[in-house]
Amino acid sequence: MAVVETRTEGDVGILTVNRPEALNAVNDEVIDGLVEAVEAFDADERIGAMIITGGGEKAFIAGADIKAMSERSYMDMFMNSKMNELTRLTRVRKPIIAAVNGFALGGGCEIAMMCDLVIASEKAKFGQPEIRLGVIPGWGGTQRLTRAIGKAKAMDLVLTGRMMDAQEAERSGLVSRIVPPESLMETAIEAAQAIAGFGRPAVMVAKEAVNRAQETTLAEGLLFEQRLFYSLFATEDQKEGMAAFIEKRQPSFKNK
Ligand code: CO8
Repeated sequence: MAVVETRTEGDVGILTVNRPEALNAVNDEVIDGLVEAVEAFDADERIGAMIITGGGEKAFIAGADIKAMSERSYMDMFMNSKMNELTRLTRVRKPIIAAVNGFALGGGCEIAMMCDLVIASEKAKFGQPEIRLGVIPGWGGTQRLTRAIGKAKAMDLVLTGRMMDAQEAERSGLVSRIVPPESLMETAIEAAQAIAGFGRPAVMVAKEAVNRAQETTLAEGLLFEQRLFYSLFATEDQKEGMAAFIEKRQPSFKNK
């Protein structure tokens, strides 16, 4: 059985990290599986949005595989480009939803933050416990978490290694919605299908514009947004979306 299983629900691509015996810890095989599948869905015209979730009952992803890392030297880590490859997840253009069903720790929390939307089950737990292992986060935990929830909370989590539950994660701005465990996938699929039903050009530039807010000044970001807004008037989907509103009917987007 593949460590990253893929399936589709209409125009939504679903990836399940499937190493429940290791709480879905990320080894090189998982990195290959995730990156390949996400890039394949990104390139697939039939797919409009993706979901990443964890297999089994307990975990989304409990971090990088500690057993695979424990004996590595500095040079192994420095020369091991495989671990760096994971950041390719942030370069795809279609939205990715993290459906967090349990532990999202260390690299697992960081993968959730590489996604565009985080929907959590009431049982989800988030944290950056690397300090307990004598290291620090390495896939963006100190940077994305600080931007997502602010310095006070990020420092607390990174320095104490404590976990936060779904409620605290939502209050802090890491999670966009919390749902009962049994409705997690249904909710994530519904959200992904809603996104996939909109015009792809608008969806893709919307993702780009929101992400730009993390990278740039307000003035530059506002200009970037305005230029993208104008650019959508070159699409057929804009004409269709506005005509459908005026004619009081559902739009039929052509992704053009
Ligand atoms: N790596 C490897 N195996 C793991 C991991 C992991 N991260 N997490 C859990 N497992 C394994 C356990 O070893 C155990 O295996 P076994 O049955 O063979 O002993 C199995 O999964 C079940 O786990 P537990 O028995 O520990 O389950 P509990 O319910 O008692 O505890 C916890 C669950 C609290 C989630 C606990 O497993 C835990 O603390 N796990 C480790 C969490 C952690 O520290 N994560 C951070 C890892 S470091 C990291 O992610 C850095 C990423 C940055 C890389 C940057 C590269 C550039």
